[in-house]
Amino acid sequence: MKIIDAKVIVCCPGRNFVTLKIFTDTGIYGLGDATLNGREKAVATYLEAYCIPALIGKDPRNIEDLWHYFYKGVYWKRGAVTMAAVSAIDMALWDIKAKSLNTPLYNLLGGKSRERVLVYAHATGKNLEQTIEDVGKKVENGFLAVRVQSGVPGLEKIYGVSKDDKPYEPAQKGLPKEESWDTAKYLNYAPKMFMKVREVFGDELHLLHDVHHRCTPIEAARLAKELEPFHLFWLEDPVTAELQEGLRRVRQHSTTPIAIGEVFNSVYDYTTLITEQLIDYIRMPLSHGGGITHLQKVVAFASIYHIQTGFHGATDLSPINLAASLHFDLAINNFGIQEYMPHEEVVQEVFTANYRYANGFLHIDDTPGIGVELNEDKAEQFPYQTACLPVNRKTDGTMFYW
Ligand code: CS2
Ligand code: MG
Repeated sequence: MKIIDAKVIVCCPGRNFVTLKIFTDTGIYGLGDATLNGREKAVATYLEAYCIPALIGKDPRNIEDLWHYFYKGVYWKRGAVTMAAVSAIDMALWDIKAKSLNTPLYNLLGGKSRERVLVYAHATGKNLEQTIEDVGKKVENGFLAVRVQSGVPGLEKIYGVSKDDKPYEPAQKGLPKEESWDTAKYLNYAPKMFMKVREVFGDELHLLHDVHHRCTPIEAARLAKELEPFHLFWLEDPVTAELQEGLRRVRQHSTTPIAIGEVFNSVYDYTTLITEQLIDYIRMPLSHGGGITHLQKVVAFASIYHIQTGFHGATDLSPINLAASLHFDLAINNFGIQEYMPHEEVVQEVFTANYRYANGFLHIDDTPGIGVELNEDKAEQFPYQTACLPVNRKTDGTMFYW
């Protein structure tokens, strides 16, 4: 089997997506998600200029060797753009292999360890009342796990809260918009929010929360400690984890489970976090973390340290990534939970997905491969539109993490 061609399809059905399509001499093709929110053109160019020419003529069945060709073979290794490209190539090659063997991808990953995939929904609100109402809607829709994000009194705009009644979409057309932040206000408010959520919904509902990289280690330690009585399923990205050892401070003070890694792109971002058991869930998704080939290794490594998966699954990762994640989630033993933000209806005009939601779980069918189709004619009707993630300043004007 030989790769005879490949192309990058960039489209914007409501938001930008980047898809790599690899064609083989057997007529089978594979799809890989190369979407990197706000940096789509960078990944598309990297694939078109440096990867696709090197793919032509290669045997797509040699997935492990090709992974190392595009990782070890590259002098300037790692980074979000490079690894999004590597991830897309890997995903497409696994899609080809599973299609060529006429089997759903999970069968190549060890088969099923479960029949369905536990997911968590996003609940948000401009204030506590709206947030409680939105959690209630997710519970009515059968979700067993809900991520709770709320506006903070005194802060005008904040991460995670929709400005309208549409699902939260952080990237906005044009140049980055500025948001503001005040850690003290947030730290005073978050425990009060969870006290109210537990009061209204009881102890059974799994609650998750995303700090989105905004505390220092000692601030994160305070927050994790103060949230202990509310038994969160996880506290996500409490600190920016470039300083992996910063999580030691959090671990010293709290038993609240920690999830990190949606901005990571290789095992090397995790080595201290895993070996010192500073985290409980791996967030690094297939589409940014080196694809199936690399995440198999990272997740196996993590399993030795009792760490589970909790893959990123926001709407800025395409249905191809979500479907591939579900195959992976079905197969591994140390599965934890899967993020599930349903894509807008318009996305389904371009991507035909093979998964469905029911009563708190996602189910995937036995379509061979990853199981998602991309309608190229439809994709052309939604041309790329420049959109950037916001930037964030503290209320005193200091540039901060978004
Ligand atoms: C968030 C993401 O889903 C999450 O946990 O952190 O929505 C993140 O803000 C976006 O993926 C950024 O593009
Ligand atoms: Mg997050």
